[in-house]
Amino acid sequence: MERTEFITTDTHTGGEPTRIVLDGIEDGALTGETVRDKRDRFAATADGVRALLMREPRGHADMFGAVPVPTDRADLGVFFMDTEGYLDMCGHGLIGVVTALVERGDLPASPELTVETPAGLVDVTVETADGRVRRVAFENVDSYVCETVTVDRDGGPAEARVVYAGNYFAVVDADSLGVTLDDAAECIEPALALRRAVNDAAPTDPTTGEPAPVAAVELTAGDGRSCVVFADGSVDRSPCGTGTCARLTLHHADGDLAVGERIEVTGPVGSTFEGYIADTRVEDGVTVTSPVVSGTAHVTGEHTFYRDGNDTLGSFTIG
Ligand code: PYC
Repeated sequence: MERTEFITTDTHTGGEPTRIVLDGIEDGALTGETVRDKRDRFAATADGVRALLMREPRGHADMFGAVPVPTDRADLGVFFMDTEGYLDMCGHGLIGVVTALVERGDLPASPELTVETPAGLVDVTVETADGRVRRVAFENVDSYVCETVTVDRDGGPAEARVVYAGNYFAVVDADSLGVTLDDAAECIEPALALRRAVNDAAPTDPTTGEPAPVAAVELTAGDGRSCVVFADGSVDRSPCGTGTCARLTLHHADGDLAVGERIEVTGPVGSTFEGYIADTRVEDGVTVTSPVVSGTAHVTGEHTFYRDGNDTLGSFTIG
């Protein structure tokens, strides 16, 4: 039976993994005009590659991945995947991909790059020293508050603020779910229950009038800590790049953060991202922000994975 090889380079951004697929995907699975089209083609024809590389026995329940693809619109195209499916945008993943590809020499060590993601174009600033990437900042796609959904729970109602920041987030005060952020594992079930309840309420996107299905829940604490739960209960070990953009956008909407004012957000393993709102504008009555977030990633290894035609086990996750 035939054996297929997949080459990856792996990074962590503030503790959160990104498995970056460099080779092994058939060209026919990555056709399309935009990065979103290429992602959709991959999802329709090669989703088993995502499962193979994200889930056990090669990955794990909290694995995350990225696939760099060519594009005429930017210096780099990339789409993002997890154990369950795909996200349109990912901050920690973008920081990881840019770090790995610049350090490999696959991307120019230029201080300014543009990256096309399924959510749109993202401007990236790269800080290097001694041939290494020290810090990556990205200016996210347009971000805005969608609506507030009040969820009834046994412990009392919880207010979830739905925000678009490349992905739809439900941002909620951890206290209102009866959890502290001291133990990330404790956040998973309440976050998934909240996501189900918010999505049952069918929030809408104020810029399109279309559904705004929440992909991730961000639990926040007043001291700047946050914990983001996504996919089937994956916990982002980093402060979450797009989640930090959602938080910045909310703080700005609430009058608690001026344009240019910087905040630091701390994730479940103590790593931090810094962020600020670079600009805002009002479009059809909706305040749209341009959030900028920066952080640091490190390459953890390079891998050659095999798909052995005799191996019938398939992929799975436990936990
Ligand atoms: O960093 O944007 C992010 C992210 C989303 C899900 C996991 N990480």
